[in-house]
Amino acid sequence: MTTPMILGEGGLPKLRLTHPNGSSAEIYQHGAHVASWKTADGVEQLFLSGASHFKAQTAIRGGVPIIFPQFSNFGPLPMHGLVRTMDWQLLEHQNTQATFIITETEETLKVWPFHFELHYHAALHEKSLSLTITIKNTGDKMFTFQNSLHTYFRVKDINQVSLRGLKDSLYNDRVSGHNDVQQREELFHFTQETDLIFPKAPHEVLLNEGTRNLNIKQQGFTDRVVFNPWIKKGDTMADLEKEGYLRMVCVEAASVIKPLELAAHKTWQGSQTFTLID
Ligand code: TA6
Repeated sequence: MTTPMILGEGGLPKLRLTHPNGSSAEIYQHGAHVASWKTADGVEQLFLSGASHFKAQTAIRGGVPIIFPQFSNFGPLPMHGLVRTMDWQLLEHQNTQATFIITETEETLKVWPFHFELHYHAALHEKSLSLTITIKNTGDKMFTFQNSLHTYFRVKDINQVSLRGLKDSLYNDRVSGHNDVQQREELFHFTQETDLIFPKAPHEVLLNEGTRNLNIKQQGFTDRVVFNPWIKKGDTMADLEKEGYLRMVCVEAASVIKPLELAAHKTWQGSQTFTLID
């Protein structure tokens, strides 16, 4: 049976999903990393750095990195956990959807002594892309985890971007170190390095730039992260294209503030859905 995978950047295998209306998405086996979502008008909705690496043991910069079982440096594991740099396996696929799977390995057991099975389902709809991660504890002991769909959205100019839906929400500012800061304005704008965690975040936010409105909805996740490295930090990120901060914004579904507990043989599920609003 021929593989549906095609060769992507760096010779890495990727799967292309296509919808009858012309929209498409691409998912690399490496990290089960969604690297592209083009709506029917052919417009790329996700940011992918022109300087990204595409090689083993290295995260792709942009798209939707899958973060598990640790967020950022909130623990002893590598930055953002283990699975975004591992090769997943394609479990099933159709034209508009696919499921990838990954389990623990001898390598992961050395650093994180727990057994797991992750299923990642991507589904392309008329005007939306939905991503669902299912985490199963396949071992005999409870584990706690943090996770995130660390989504990089493409924008023309970050200075023209706003997020609606965060008004009155509290956030922890990882740049200033201030916690429980209240978002007072209806619209959130980007004017500096931004690295915010919104605990118990609203389930939906609207990303606006000019006439483009993208609804970003999350389910199952408790928190949301909003990130833009801005100029100085952006310049330190070797795999972020020159002035890449201008053309990206991370709006991430996340469960990071309070690690989730998963009992033996139990399952947790979270999803993020992006919908282009006419
Ligand atoms: O989600 C925001 C964040 O934790 C930032 O602090 C920044 O480190 C970003 O993730 C990117 O992390 P990475 O390991 O992909 O460079």
